Amino acid sequence: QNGHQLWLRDKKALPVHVICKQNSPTLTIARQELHDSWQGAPGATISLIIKKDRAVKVDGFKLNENVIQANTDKGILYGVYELLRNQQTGGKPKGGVDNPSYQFRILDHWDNPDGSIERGYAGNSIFWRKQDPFTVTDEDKKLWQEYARANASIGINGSVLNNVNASPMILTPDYLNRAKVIASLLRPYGVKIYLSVNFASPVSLGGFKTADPLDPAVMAWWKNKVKEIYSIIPDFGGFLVKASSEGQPGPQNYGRTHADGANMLADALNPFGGLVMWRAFVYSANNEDRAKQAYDEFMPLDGKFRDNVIIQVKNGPIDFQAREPFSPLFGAMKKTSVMPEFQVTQEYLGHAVYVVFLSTMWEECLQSDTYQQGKGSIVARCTDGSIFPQKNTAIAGVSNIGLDTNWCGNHFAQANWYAFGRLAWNDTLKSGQIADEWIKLTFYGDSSQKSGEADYTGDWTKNFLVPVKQMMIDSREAAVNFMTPLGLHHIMSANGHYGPGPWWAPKGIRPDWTPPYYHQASTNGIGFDRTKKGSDAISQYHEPLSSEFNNVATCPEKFLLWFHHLPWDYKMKDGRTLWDDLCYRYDTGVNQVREFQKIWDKAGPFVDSTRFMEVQRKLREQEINAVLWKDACLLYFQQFSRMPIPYDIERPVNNLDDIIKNDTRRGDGRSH
Ligand code: BDP
Repeated sequence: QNGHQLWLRDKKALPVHVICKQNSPTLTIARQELHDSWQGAPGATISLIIKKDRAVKVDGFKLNENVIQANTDKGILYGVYELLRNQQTGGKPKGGVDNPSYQFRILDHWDNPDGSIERGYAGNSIFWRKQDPFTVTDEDKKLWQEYARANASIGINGSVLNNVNASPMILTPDYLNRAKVIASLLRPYGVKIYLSVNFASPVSLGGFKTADPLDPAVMAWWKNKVKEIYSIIPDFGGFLVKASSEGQPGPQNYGRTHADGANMLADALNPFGGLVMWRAFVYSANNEDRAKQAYDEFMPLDGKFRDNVIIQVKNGPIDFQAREPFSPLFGAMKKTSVMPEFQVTQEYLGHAVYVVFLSTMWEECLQSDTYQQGKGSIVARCTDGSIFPQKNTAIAGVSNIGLDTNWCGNHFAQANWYAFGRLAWNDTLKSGQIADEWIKLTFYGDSSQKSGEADYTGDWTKNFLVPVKQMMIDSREAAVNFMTPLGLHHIMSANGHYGPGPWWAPKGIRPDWTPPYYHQASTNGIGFDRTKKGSDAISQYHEPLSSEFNNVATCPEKFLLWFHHLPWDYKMKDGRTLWDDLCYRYDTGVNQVREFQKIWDKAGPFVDSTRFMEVQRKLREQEINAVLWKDACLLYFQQFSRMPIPYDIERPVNNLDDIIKNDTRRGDGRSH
């Protein structure tokens, strides 16, 4: 096994009769999937029926015994995958109606037209390449089809094909024509394509002097461009836009607001049913706490956006850190469609090296109570249409997919792609169930396995499934522990974002790009004061959260140093000093990784040797990096705390000055 088949490994199928009166390319796939993978009663008959049913929403389905019913052929396909997944994982189909939580379940690829991938750790782009960029080979087509199938199997129905730091080139005919071929392969699997656009495209492509969204000539340019795109790709999904953010052009360059910019594009797309996903990832080099800026910028615009605009908000207020409180924009923007953006690629979570199952992090965000419409206004319900009547509901994940044989660079990173799709389909799913399914689909049995129902009662479950699932469930907390416990954040090594770098602060660089801005360590203590006495970021949260975060006694310890600056001898709930507690947490994180190694080393008999050894190597490298994080952070912060590292903790094995000297090892951040 090389991992290329993901969670869709070949099965020896049993015979099945499929009855389906309608026909379409999607239904042909649905039928074929049943024939290729059926593990139910041999010779069973299964009916696929397209029939309007009010209880079934968009591409949902109704699954009962041997009948899958849906409003659309895509719904049928999703029903087929659900049925097969149940057969293979020994899950009992819940039966009845199964509707997706979000209407648009999208992967954002940060792929550049030259084939490189921003924050990609699994090789180059599957869509674009530098050499011979516009020839479409049979291998390209095969890969795009496999990609589409994997997405469909977990309910993903959209792909943004290029980086949010968008090259204007993407809107030129050659790229659009390649996108057309990609779209044609994704279409039967129900996956629409979208593009990220550069706001200044009218300048760089159209030769205009301005990209002012209120300039009639600029509006006309976009209208024409959109028309051209739809003439090439009739079911094109729309635009994703990063504007007036991290140096990207945007409406603010012309004295206009985010609403002016988004609405102008929305008006161009509207006649064709296209969407604008407008990102709220904005912060500038001013004196305001970076964590507050997106809210400050977007809240005054609530209600000012066209209804085919969705504001795309990262899970936390800063930037995909190992742990952040949820972004205060969720639930706060009540008159605007808002969608969560998660990062599947592990930019701040160990690239393709660490085993980190991100599902628990996303679950934590989705389940966070915003209190915006009373108790129970969790992020999931604020964004999936349960609470606010949003016209469009959507969720995005920044893809971790590249040309590597196993797609994601690390076999366990596939679980994050899988989990994103599953949560986008059903935002109430628990990470334990998702991990359970994924492990069974990905590792159970091998080619010698008899067909028929899997048997999950024996050794495999006890000695493999149970411990490996535990490892996955604990993995994110372990990473938080050895990198940024107690609410610390953004103290990673510069640029590469792999490994520790709490000291990094060259002269002249924007303070909010440096770790000391975030940890604020001094002999007085550590942590970012976001209480009323500090930046007052807590006020962006609805009561009772705002008071709960403001008060050090009620602030959850996992967010302690996110919201508070505290002295080193501050007494924690367990009676330890803050300094000691910090030390123990770093140490716990390291030990957790060592436990993962033991779990995996014992998994040998249950996994093919290739995947076994590849994961084993990753865990070894992760352990080395975890120790480095612990040593670096403890030795660095010790300069301020001036307190000993508790003596029952394993001593540092790296010297701080050596770590700092070697900090550039992964400096490019794209090499791994
Ligand atoms: C940051 C990444 C940067 C992205 C940016 C974004 O470091 O490469 O361009 O997010 O989301 O996390 O736009």
